[in-house]
Amino acid sequence: MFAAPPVDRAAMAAKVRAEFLHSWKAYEQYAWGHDELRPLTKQPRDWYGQSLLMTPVDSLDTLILMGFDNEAQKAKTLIVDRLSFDKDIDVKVFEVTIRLLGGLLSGYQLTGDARLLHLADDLGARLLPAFNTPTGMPYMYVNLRTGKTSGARSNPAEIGTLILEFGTLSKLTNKPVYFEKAKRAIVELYKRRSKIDLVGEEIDVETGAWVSKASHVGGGIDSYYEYLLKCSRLFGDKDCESMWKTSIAALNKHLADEAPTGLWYGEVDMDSGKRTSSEFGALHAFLPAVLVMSGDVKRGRRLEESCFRMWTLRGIEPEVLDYRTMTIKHAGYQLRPEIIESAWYLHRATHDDRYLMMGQTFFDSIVAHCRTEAGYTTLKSVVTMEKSDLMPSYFLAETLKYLYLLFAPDAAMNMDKVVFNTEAHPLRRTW
Ligand code: DMJ
Repeated sequence: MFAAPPVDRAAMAAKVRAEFLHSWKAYEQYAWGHDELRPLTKQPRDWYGQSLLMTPVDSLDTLILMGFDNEAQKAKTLIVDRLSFDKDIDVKVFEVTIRLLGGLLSGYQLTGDARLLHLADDLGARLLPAFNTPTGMPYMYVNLRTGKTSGARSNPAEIGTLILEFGTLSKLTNKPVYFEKAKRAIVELYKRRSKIDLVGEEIDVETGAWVSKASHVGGGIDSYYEYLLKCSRLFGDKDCESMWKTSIAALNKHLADEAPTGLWYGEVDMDSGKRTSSEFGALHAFLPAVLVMSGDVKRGRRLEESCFRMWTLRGIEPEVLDYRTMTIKHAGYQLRPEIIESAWYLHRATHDDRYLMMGQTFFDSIVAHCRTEAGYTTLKSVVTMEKSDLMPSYFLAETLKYLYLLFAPDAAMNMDKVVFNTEAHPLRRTW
């Protein structure tokens, strides 16, 4: 179950690269021009009935990073020739921002091709109506052609995970409106925190009232915290820095849970701080990376050990676990990257080979259980290891990129001027 030391980094980087190519070639063969591939049935999947080229846009910077020059050129040509946002579809503002806007911006910064920036600007403009609410916090959906909005019930992640992409777009186009809208959204959300500095799970963007007061660091909230810190890093934004400091202190005080099974971050009521659940899952595993980035290597290390325990419980991590009883609550594995991302940040900060061992363990189990003839697929259950039928675009954007970066020479990515968005698109501080 555990990879045996020592880990041969060069050999592992080559293996990850080969598996990326296996996945990309399957996409090319069976789903070219569509959003995503269903690897078992070898069919394409489009999120909204028509393609927004999710996989090519999400994969472009990984193709470049891994040195697949021909494939990158072909993907870029597909994007600039075929991608149009003039579509009568209601899209999720958050997903389209982190995957498409993020991918177009990093693609532009890596290639210098102004057509990618033009596409990003067009997409950004079409998303702007989402911010037209009484509170300034965006609706969940916007129609790309008409600007019609919907989805007043939103959550911190969808409201607060826009500022890296919108802010970068402002810097690159000299149009301040993008940064201003996204900044107001994250500030308005923060303003509605409880007296003990926590946010809940669901909020009405028209009234500003909380719909769910469950406070945790999992899905629906996770990347709001990530972006508070990263916004301060990428833009030197002092408000975000101060919002991050207040928030992480509250998380460490109220959510951190010293259980017999290790350090975890559970769920509490945002007003009282009373513990409501001891659930933790694959999405929560982004937190070690963010703790490390903020300088808290000690907590980052301890939490990653807990995450690794979650992974090795069945040989691959479940979507959700009860860490007090170590029982699985949601048994699926969605090919998620977070635990690997955290291992990479920890390895960069500590140079401890343990994180290479973890990385090899992650890679070996993903290959053992998720590989198919046509790319990689999610699992219905990490207990039965029954396969589902989807290769999410973030598997190519994030999961394999972070695995590659963990094993590749450190020089492959100079982190001084780069901040990764939550979909692993490197945004460069060129301004
Ligand atoms: C990705 O789209 C992003 O990492 C997002 O922040 C969370 N969900 C997936 C990966 O798990």
